Amino acid sequence: MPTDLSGKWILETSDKFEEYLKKLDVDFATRKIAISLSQTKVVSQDGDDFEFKTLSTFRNYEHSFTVGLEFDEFTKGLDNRNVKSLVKWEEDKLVCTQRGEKVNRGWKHWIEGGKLYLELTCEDVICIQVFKRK
Ligand code: YOG
Repeated sequence: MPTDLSGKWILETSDKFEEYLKKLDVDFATRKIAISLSQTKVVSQDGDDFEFKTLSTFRNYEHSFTVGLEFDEFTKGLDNRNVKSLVKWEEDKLVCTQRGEKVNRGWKHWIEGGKLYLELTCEDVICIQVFKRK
């Protein structure tokens, strides 16, 4: 049985999020808002089909994908870039590579101790967010 990430999760801790935003060239004012936000992650998982929603009072970001199928992603309302994204399972981690202007860009999700972990990477910066069940 693959890991089940589905559910509603609320952001508990965020490490190096602002550094990650800087790497994405997010401006100062937007960064200050972004780092102060409460984020809710809503994950729906049906086999290899996923829907991710990242919700906040400022902006929302949502998209769907299938594991193993590359898709075009536009990071609308985030850094507004076009990337080619591919999500795979690596053991119990759901791993996304986002090929585009920024090197070494992507994210990883996994569950540990009942919490949802998210590692966001851009170039040499790794941001780690931990979510608890809502
Ligand atoms: O999620 O790729 O879970 O889609 C946002 C980081 C911040 C405003 C969270 C709004 C991007 C602007 C990760 C916050 C930061 C900041 C709520 C989104 C860029 C600009 C939307 C993400 C994946 C993995 C699934």
